[in-house]
Amino acid sequence: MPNKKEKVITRIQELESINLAREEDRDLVVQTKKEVEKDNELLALQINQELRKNNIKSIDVVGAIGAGKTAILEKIVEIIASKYRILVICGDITTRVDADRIQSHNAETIQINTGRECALNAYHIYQIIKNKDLKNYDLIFIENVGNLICPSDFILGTDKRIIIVSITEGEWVIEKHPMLFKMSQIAVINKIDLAKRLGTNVEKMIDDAKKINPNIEVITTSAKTGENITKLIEKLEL
Ligand SMILES: Nc1nc2c(ncn2[C@@H]2O[C@H](COP(=O)(O)OP(=O)(O)OP(=O)(O)O)[C@@H](O)[C@H]2O)c(=O)[nH]1
Ligand SMILES: [Mg+2]
Repeated sequence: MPNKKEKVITRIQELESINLAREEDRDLVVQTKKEVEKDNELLALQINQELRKNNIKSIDVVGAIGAGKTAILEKIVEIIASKYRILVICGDITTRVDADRIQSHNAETIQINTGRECALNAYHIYQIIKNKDLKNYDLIFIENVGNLICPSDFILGTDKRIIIVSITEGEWVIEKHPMLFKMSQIAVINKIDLAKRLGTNVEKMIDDAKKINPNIEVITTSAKTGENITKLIEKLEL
């Protein structure tokens, strides 16, 4: 049987997803959402302390569906696997596809299947952190579920967050999804190898990211040709 809090959360998800929150439910929705986010933040803080105590660098990768998060991680891991003991945690609603892809490049991987949830949260990560001997790792990557909205509700306790979009999502994708750009240190615009063929205005995308977050570092990459992948590794200070 779900407890009271779980029931309320399920109810909120239903209300939010079908957009039927009535005026009288709205306060409860907002209040409970705040509580869930606060609990998540506390757990994220604990995760961060635990990782730092063990000298583990940690990077959370968020981004649009199919933008190339796994492809970029495959490239990065291939280059740095001899230097670091790496754990990659992949979030997807189902399958082990991404974890298997990355594992073939000599990194240990764990796949979390979130079911109906559109983002990983600190609780997911905590379950892994507390069951692993952290002395065995120097670096943890977390590939979040492909989504440009939901992950903004849940920080995961990593040192850095990078956001990846690609030019195939259209040159408006950044201005239409500002939240995660505000919360990230590095923005990657991927699939640059297709820019000429698609005629995408990449400069506009770079400007949009900078307008949303003047402190964000923006880099264009191609996971296909490898363009700027080593530059991204440098930006990540790895
Ligand atoms: N041309 C081109 N294709 C790319 C590039 N990066 C990724 N792809 C292709 O884009 C598709 C999606 O790449 P993934 O790495 O699975 O993307 P993802 O962001 O991990 O996707 P989800 O985890 O499902 O959200 C694959 O077919 C990749 O081969 C790139 O830089 N250029
Ligand atoms: Mg992926």
